[in-house]
Amino acid sequence: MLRRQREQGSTSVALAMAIFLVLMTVITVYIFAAKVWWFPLAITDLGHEIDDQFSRTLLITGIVFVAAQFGLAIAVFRFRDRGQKATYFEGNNTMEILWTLATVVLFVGLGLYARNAWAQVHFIGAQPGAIPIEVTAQQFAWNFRYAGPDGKFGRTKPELVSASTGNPVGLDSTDPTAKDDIVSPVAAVPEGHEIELILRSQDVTHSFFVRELRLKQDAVPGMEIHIHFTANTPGDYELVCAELCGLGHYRMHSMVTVMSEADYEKWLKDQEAANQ
Ligand SMILES: [Cu+2]
Repeated sequence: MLRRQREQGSTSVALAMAIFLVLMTVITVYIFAAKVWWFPLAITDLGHEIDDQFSRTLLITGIVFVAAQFGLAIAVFRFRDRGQKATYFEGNNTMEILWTLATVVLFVGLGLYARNAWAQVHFIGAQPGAIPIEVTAQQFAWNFRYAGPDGKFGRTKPELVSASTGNPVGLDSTDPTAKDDIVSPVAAVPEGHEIELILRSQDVTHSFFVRELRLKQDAVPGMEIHIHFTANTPGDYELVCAELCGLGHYRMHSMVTVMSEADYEKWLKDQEAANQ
């Protein structure tokens, strides 16, 4: 009786496994294709380029994923246990070389395709005329410094840093160019105007991340890291720290508000007035 069962094999198990694989694949593809969970809309041209690159990558890897899962389902069913003897073979060199080459070509090809988008952020600086904003990260807050009417960032000193006396970036009041600097816990930027961010950290490594800008950049103590963007859709966008930087990491967030040129000018004036 036992022997008989062995000979009949396990069609139902193999079939159930194959159906499960196909179902899982179809559901996964649906979740991505229907964009059930998706990014918030990008608000920069670069953001759209990055999204296009993401979609291209997802399409190619998606095709490979579906082919691999369906192939697995077919193999599971076709080569199911029919009570036959198992065989052993060493593998197939041609196949090994083919799929390694295909992976390399896809990987390098996608990288080359995206090099422009990457270079725009990482190798090319902001254009002259971009508005510089210094971003200072600390456990667990963000501060933004604007150069003020004189267009110059004044001197700062680490020993003057004191959030409780309202000097979170350590402005040196003996420097005349520091007097008109504006420091704000939130950032305002005009739409359609290039912004140059100068990222700094006072303590540990943090990471500047605004989803809608599709920008994520570490702020590293001892370094000034420049990134730039041009936002084209007014609104409030959350800035979060994307580097686990300590116990208060979860509440280290701020806001980047994109506004019209006129609103931005007014905001700056209000900040200057509050500074007096
Ligand atoms: Cu942080």
